[in-house]
Amino acid sequence: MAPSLPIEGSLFEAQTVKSDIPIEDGTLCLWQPLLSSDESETLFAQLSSTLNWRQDEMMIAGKRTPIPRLQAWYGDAGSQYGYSGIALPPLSWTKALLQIKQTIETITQQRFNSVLANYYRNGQDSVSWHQDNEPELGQNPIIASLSLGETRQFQLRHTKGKYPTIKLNLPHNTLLLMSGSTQKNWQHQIPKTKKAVGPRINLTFRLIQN
Ligand SMILES: O=C(O)CCC(=O)C(=O)O
Repeated sequence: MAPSLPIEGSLFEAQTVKSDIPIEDGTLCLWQPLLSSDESETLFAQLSSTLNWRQDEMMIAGKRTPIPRLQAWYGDAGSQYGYSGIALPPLSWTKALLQIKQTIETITQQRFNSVLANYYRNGQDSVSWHQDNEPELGQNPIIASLSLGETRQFQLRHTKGKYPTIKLNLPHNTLLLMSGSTQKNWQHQIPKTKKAVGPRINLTFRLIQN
């Protein structure tokens, strides 16, 4: 059950509104705005300048190709993660990441031990259709996804094509929780856009089960 607001020592806003997003074969929930306006602006600036952003590469048709975004992986020691041949050893939590993790754990009543941070520099940066269903995330992965900066569209498509694609705009300071069987039954992506858009940071908190 979500705690009553506000909670002393937590960052999140007294005005936060929680809404369930209707979806078949999964569970989606949105909190908005998560932080006060000042806190969210400060967090965006801090993360932009202090996280250890890296440009990873993937093998596509036998060629090393840069992925269309920057990323960084932070977590508890041992929370090793990887996908598509990219190994991500965890960096130690920064103070800002630990504080926002605690806020998100309080509001969602879930525990997380790692975060994949994505930095979308402009509309040409993206993440293509995938499920966060690596074995180290367990049976029904719970992913808490905080959006900061420019609004981008988040899309979900059913793996068996049973339902229409869901399109959600994720504005600055929005927390999306994907749980239940969402990762089993739905893929998600952030498509490229031709619109002139500025940078966006997305933090996806996860629980690696070793
Ligand atoms: O940027 C987003 O909102 C989604 C990121 C994502 O799909 C991922 O990190 O697995």
